[in-house]
Amino acid sequence: MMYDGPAGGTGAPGGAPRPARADATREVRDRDVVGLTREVARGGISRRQFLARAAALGLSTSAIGTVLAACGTGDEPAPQETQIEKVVPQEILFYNWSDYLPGITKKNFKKETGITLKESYFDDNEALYGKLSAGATGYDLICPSDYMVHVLMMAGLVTPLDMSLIPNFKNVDPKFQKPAYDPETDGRKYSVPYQWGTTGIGVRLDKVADTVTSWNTMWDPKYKGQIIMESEMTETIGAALKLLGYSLNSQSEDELNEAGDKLIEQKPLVAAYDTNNMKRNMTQGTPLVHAWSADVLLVMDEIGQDKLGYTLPEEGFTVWVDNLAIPKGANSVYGAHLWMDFICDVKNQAELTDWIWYQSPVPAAYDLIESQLLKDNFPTQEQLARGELKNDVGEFTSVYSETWRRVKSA
Ligand code: N2P
Repeated sequence: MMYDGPAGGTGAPGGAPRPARADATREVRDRDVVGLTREVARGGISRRQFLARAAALGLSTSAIGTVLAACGTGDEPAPQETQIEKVVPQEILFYNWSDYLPGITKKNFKKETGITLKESYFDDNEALYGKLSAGATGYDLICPSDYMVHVLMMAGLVTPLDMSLIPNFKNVDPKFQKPAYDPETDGRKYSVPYQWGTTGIGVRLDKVADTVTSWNTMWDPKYKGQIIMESEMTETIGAALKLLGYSLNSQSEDELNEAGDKLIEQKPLVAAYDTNNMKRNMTQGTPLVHAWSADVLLVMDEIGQDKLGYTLPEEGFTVWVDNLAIPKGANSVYGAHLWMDFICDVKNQAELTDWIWYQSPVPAAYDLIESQLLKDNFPTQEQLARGELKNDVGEFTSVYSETWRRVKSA
């Protein structure tokens, strides 16, 4: 079962069409603006500097978006191979989510390339962004989700890829090849997909008598102290937005206010905000856990399907795509490309997916997947129609951060 794109998600892979250059250029009033936009796309200036300078030029928010999109359809040819020194490093460092890479994959990579892949871990996308924007270097690879690829690209914190070094990219489903979050502005591509999945509710069926179909259960006072929500800001605010009937990419201050109030109302029921110990929390018996699909399936496998269920709420939920990208300051850009190519290989993707238990962006990998429980729980097209991908909401992110701060300090 392949991902067919969430209904109505403007950030869906392959989703948002780019405007024709003729339409776009009608909105461009000043050559300087185009130059400025290209500069930010190349990472020459920060997103903040770009917005400040674009505002000074009198450009509206929608025109800024249009110009950014138009730069990718310009007359200049896409940049060809970058000058990457083809020296095989001894080791590379992958800044990754925890439990997101089997040892056997690292071992096979070492066998094939001679490179030792080391890992260090982050808890969520905001933590990853915080680290990189504070100037941390030394990571060769990172694993940002969809919207975060766009945020990092706009902030000039990731390096454009040389796709000639990733021939296995041809194995990636076309739906994931040119996603809206990495639209190849100026012909540059910054990410390759790693795994994708959904965010829902892990329900301990032996402790929750109700049939859980809605986010509402996470707000039911009878489960006081028995609920764990994610600590990833966009996921938890997203759940509240969905419960209220809004997009999880809302850019309405009123809707964000309502979502914040809703989360403050829920707070006395919440035992913890925790993305790090999802599996342990479910295994140890927390009745209701806001969780990612694979974490639920892995615990289901361990304790039995009679004890744990997975609900994708009727109001909607997050569908996410995690990606490989190369941060600025990588020690070995070449080694990182070798890893990306290795991960896009059909057999390696199958091995990865069969261990992690999310979904693969490489269709041919599905023929090799063996785990029956995973196969039995591939999300259906009907379920995915209720899913929504997170978008980079740009400067509006500060409203999300402020809402989250208000919830955490309430
Ligand atoms: C890995 C979880 C990554 C999924 N354990 C969230 N994007």
